[in-house]
Amino acid sequence: MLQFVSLLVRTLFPQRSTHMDTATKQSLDFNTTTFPNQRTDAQALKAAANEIRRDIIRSLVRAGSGHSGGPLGSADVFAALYFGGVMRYRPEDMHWSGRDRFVLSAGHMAPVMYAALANAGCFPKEELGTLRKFNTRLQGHPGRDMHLPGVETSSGSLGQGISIAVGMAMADKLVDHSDRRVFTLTGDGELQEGSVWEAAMSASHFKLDNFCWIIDNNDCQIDGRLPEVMNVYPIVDKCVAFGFDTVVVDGHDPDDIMRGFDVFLTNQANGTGKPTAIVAKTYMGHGVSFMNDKFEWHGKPPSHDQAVAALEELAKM
Ligand SMILES: Cc1ncc(C[n+]2csc(CCOP(=O)(O)OP(=O)(O)O)c2C)c(N)n1
Ligand SMILES: [Mg+2]
Repeated sequence: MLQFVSLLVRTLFPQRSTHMDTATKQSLDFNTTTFPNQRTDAQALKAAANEIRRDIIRSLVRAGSGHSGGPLGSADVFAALYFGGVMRYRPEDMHWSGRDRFVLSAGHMAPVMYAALANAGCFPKEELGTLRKFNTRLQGHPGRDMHLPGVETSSGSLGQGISIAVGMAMADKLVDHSDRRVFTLTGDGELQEGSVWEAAMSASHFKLDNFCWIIDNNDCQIDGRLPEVMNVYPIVDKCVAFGFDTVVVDGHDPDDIMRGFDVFLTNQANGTGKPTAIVAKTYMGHGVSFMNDKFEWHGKPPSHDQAVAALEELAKM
């Protein structure tokens, strides 16, 4: 009887599918690879971005809800920021007082920040599998009260993170007279919030050359293209008018992203008194062809089959 059952199982589920299942399971699993934070080449940054993208897919498919498009599209920027020797931090001590701060103003993009922090070694990568689960430290939008290492403030209400970040930069520069830097990332749809521009006005008024504002310019937002929902262009002219040294970069080219960060680091080192804006031209969902440049992927996770397909594609990148 046992032999019959065993034969039946092998007939119904041939070996090929067993191999497939193992390979699929492995690609869906989190690994333990981490990346150092140092000046490096484009290839190393691409490898880090690719791992971030895969972890985004792995965490979102487990969560069954959440934002795919923005996180995937900004992975290259995060790789440069956390693994290119730009931001100073200690993964084993994210409360180190000398650290630079990063504030994710576009709080819905949390999966990419969580993946970057885990790949930096700030917490075990397996924890990425708890995204959006009950009581998790990895809330759908970052919560400071969750005490996840590397989350400097709560965010998610668009337009507020950048204001908090400007406050941090003011405290660092004007009160503590320290050389700490503050980075923030806003979406481009987020620029429709008036408070973004109040924050920008303050950054230049207070001469915060320690403040770096990254704009994820994917031309997409929650339910359409930017100009169709509420036109915020010309973004570059606006940033310049608000007193920012503004640089446009290809948000998927590690060397070009680093060029943008170098403009900022030089501004701070030279004490120009000018904050820096980096307008990163990106594609929503970049790296996964069926998501690429599609605003429909702003706020949904991949299904199991879509996640497998995405991971297969990313493995070849
Ligand atoms: C104050 C506020 N209004 C509305 C929302 C809902 N919301 C979340 S993300 C989003 C779209 C933001 O677009 P963008 O910044 O371009 O992000 P992307 O779609 O590119 O990820 C909106 C309207 C919010 N989180 N906060
Ligand atoms: Mg956008």
